[in-house]
Amino acid sequence: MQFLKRSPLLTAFAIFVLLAAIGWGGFAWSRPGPQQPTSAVPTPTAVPTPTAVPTPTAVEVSAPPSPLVAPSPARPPVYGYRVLSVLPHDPQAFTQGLDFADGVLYEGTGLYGASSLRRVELESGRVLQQHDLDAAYFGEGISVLGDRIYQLTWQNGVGFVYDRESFQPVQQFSYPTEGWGLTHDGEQLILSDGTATLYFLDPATLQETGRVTVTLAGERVTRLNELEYVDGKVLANVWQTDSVLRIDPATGQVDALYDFSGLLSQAPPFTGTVDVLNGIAFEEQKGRLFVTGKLWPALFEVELVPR
Ligand SMILES: [Ca+2]
Repeated sequence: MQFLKRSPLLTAFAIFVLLAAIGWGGFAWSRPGPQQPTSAVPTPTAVPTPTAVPTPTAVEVSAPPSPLVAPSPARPPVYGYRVLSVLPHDPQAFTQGLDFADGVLYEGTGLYGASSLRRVELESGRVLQQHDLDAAYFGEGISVLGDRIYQLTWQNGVGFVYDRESFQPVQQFSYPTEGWGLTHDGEQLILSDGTATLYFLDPATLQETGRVTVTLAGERVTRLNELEYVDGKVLANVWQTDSVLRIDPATGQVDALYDFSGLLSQAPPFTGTVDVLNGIAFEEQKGRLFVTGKLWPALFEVELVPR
């Protein structure tokens, strides 16, 4: 840089050129490359930040009423409820299936490592008989038909058939969807898979014999979960809501809606985590309808009340 010593003017010019080069270079580095469209580079502020998405296990007792129960002339009639009795329920039972057969209550529970099939004493909630599933399986809906008990799993694609008395597994079957709820109409099993579809299965072959899409005022209703067949209709509680739909199995149309908002608040005081309403069972002999939820400490006998 000997030339810098020769003239202050040259020195100033050299510094100017150097600064200009650095400035231009910095600008050049900040320019978008050819792969980045200049007008559509998302800024950090344009990226939606994750919000508190409710998890399946985080629905509060005081959850606001589901939009499903919003009154509308185009919608089917809505029923409220009256609690007739409050019975104990194992608060460790992540209820996924609930069914009566000949006055005996059966329950299926979920979660990996905690899934089971149970026979339960109605009045006390005591577990009288239990078969635990392998920890690889997440138990779902159950249905008792004849001398067999059927149990779905969530994402294993496998169902189990048990001897009703011994709870011994006698058969496995597979299905291509997820398994959510299960009931029967006396002749066919009826399965839900979290979508708006109900599937009908032959209980002997366990092959699909038909399906129907469930609609409410013309709109498909998804997240159909635990099922119960009552007086020619299929009841389905809708996951993460306090709503139960009454469905005509021939058409899939919802012809009534039961709103169980606030039901758990009628349980005796309790501590511990609870999850969503899930589990409907109808005792045909006495015409009694029972509802509970996952990890709920109570099982409710309810009577429907027109609004
Ligand atoms: Ca049921």
